[in-house]
Parts: sequence; structure tokens; C-alpha cells
Amino acid sequence: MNLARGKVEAYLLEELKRHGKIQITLIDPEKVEVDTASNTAVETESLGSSAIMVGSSTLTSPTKLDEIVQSIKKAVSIPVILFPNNITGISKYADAIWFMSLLNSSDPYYIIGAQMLGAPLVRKYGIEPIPMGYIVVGDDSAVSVVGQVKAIPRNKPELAAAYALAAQYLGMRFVYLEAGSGAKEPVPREMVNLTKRYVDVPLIVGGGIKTGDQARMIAEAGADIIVTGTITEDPKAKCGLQDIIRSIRTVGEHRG
Ligand code: 1GP
Repeated sequence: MNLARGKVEAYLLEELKRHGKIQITLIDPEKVEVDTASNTAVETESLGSSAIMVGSSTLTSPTKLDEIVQSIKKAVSIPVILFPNNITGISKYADAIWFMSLLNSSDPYYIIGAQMLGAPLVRKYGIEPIPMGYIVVGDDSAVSVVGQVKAIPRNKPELAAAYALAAQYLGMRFVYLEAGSGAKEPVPREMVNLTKRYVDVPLIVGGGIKTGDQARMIAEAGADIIVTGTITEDPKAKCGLQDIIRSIRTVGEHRG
């Protein structure tokens, strides 16, 4: 039995060691066409993204998901990690999958049901599973509706930190604080900060990060990995992403 960390997880930890903080680009297969997806991946790789995540909150055709993952794989050398919202978010062409549980869902399907159905497929396809606890903040996003979330109020950082700590105690090796794709505001600084003080595993933060200043604030508060998606859907947003990655790297280089 091999319970060791896989190649992609080891690579992410190595990237964190090297840069202190890293950025990952999320591509939503529902919002882009195959060509756009691979062009975005190439562009963001050249700007310094450490990996590409592929996933969405609602339904993507499995055929389109496969095509997008394949085209990104052909175009870049950084890993492609699935970010599934359901069993339909699994593609055999990806390098790895965030094997995630939506911890603050009120529906057991999103906590363990989909995972039970998807696990044999992940095994069959040989996709590397990376265990992650997923926590949704605020109630105005697609993921909070689809995932039947009991949203964490933005002024209750202690609840996010407690979920994160429970995830770590359950053996999850990453924790993700999610404000929702396209959120008006990112996860509050105090929530990132308190969560980081509670857990030792790498802390991922995403949702609503559109500027270098926001990315710097989230990185300084303690995020290890920052995920951005929406900003790359705007063809004129190259400078924005450049700023975001530069800000994250600067904080990473000056970490204590
Ligand atoms: C969503 O956290 C990610 O799951 C990215 O959010 O699209 O707002 O960058 P944005």
C-alpha cells in the first residue's frame, strides 16, 4: 500500500519552499472554449502560475472537460489539477485532483457522497488525489448555492479557523478558504490570518481576488497559495495577473 505524497503534491510543496507563496490559475471549462483555455494556460504559465486548476460550480459536459484538460496538458509543463464540484468534474487526462470535501455543506453528498462515488474512478484513471478541506465563506456565490452551504459569516473568522483545524486533524493536507468565483470581496483578512494561525497545512485562498493589492493583503494575512480565475477570463487582464503574481512573490520572499 502506498500512502506517500504523489508527484504533484510534492511539486507544490517544493514550489512553496522555493517561493514562499505561490499562485494557481483556475480555468472554468464552462466559461471558455478549448483554444482560449490553452492560450490562457500558456500565458499564465509564462507569468509565473505554479499550476492550472480546472473546474466549475455548475455542470460542464464531460467531453468538453476532457478536451480542455488535454489541450492545456499539451500546451504547458506545469501540472493540471482538477477542482471538481461533482463526479462529472473528473477527467482521466489530468495530473491530479483536489480530493476535496465541502466541509460546511449541509448536504452529506458534498461532504462524502460524491467522493465515495468518484474515488474508484480516480483510482482507475491513476489520477493523483490530493486531500483538501474546502470551506465556503459568504452565501452569495454559485458554490454556496450548489453546494448547499451553511455559509460562514464574514465576521466570524473563528468558525473558518475551527473548520480548517478539523480538516487538518482529519488528515487533509491542504485547506481552502473560498469566497466564491467572482465574489465582490475576497475572504476577509482577519479570517485568513486566524485560520493560518490555527493550521500547519498549506492554506489556499481564492475568490474575488482581482488586484495586486488584494493579493498582497491575502498573502500577508497568511495564505500560502492564492487562486485566481475570473481575472484571466478578461483578455485585457494580463497586467492585473502580472501584478497579482508579483505581489504574492514579493510577500513570499520577505516571509519570516
Ligand atoms: C473560485 O477561488 C476561485 O473557486 C477563483 O475565484 O474567479 O473570483 O478569481 P475568482
